[in-house]
Amino acid sequence: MDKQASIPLRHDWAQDEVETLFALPFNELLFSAQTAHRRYFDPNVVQTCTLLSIKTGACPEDCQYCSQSSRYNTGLKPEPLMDIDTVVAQAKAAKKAGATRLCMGAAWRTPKKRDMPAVIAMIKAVKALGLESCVTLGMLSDEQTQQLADAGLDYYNHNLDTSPDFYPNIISTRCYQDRLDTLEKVREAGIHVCSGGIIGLGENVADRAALLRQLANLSKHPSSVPINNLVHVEGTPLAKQEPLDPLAFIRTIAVAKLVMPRSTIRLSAGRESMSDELQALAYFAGASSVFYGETLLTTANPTMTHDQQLFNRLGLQVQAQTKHAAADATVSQATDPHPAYADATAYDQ
Ligand code: SAM
Ligand code: DTB
Ligand code: SF4
Repeated sequence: MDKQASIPLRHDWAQDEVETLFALPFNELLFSAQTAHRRYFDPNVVQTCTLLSIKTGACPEDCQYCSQSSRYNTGLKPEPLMDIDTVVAQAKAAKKAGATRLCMGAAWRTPKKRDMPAVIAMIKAVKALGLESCVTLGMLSDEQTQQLADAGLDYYNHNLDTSPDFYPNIISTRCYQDRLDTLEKVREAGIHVCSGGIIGLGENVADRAALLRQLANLSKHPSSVPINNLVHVEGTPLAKQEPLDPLAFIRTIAVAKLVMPRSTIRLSAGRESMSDELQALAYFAGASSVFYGETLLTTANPTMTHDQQLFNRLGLQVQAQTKHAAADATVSQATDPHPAYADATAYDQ
């Protein structure tokens, strides 16, 4: 297929087209992805989100990769919902360190009604500090979605995780359609969607293509697309999963950028076991965001000092903290194509 045809925004990707992108020679794929990235983004800017686990462990779901599922003995100490003062203190620290967004994660299948007022207070407090707010709370009802929208939530993270076919090998307690339904509710409520997946679960290339096809064929591309590399957590069924070829991970980032060029692709979990050089390749492949801070939700992430050193070595600027308005590609960076690199005209998402 004509490589250029992969650049305009599309929502009608066929499985074989996405598989063809995965099969491109590596240099061809990375050059195409970097070219697509430059249409909408400054290639020398990286956006930083800090994660905060606001409710840890004892999750009733059975996601086979997860340290927080109550089904596996991972040694994690469950903790109740965090109090607002601790959230504010953590948010201030994240802001001081230079993050633009705080992503608050809760190990829930779905929030309970009684939890919503506290979560809403957290969202408002984070926004009041001038940070973008993101939460990931599991499945949402219509009412909960509206409550989050009314609170001014900027982003909701909910991952499709893998392909529809491979999904039942990984999670049995909620189905793929549940996830698609939650994403649709969030989008309809006007909250920016953050949705991606995990690579290295034992899926094959066709599954990776099918995951990206699902994301790209949503009625609107997600604003952010986190691509996680499996963190092998002792005690989970996937603890001994064979590590993925690192170049297969880079290919996934590049194809994500080609099929969703205007979305912010986030180099997400798994950086702790990646070399600096591999991360540099991920940025070249179109990743332009990272989780920043020494823990993800429950597992380790590179230190901020280490990340700063790498950003300096690569000449990457950290995206400036703006006032609290949502400021990723969908809103500020790529409301218009980046002036230095743009050749695009009108586009949707
Ligand atoms: N409980 C909520 C849910 O599942 O929607 C929110 C938190 S959950 C930890 C968010 C995402 O983190 C998962 O969908 C998965 O993609 C990613 N994740 C969790 N554990 C991981 C691991 N061990 N390695 C890589 N990614 C992981
Ligand atoms: C996402 O896609 N990755 C983040 C965030 N969204 C919530 C979570 C990564 C979790 C990695 C394992 C852990 O630290 O527990
Ligand atoms: Fe629970 Fe989310 Fe972990 Fe699945 S990924 S077990 S839903 S915390």
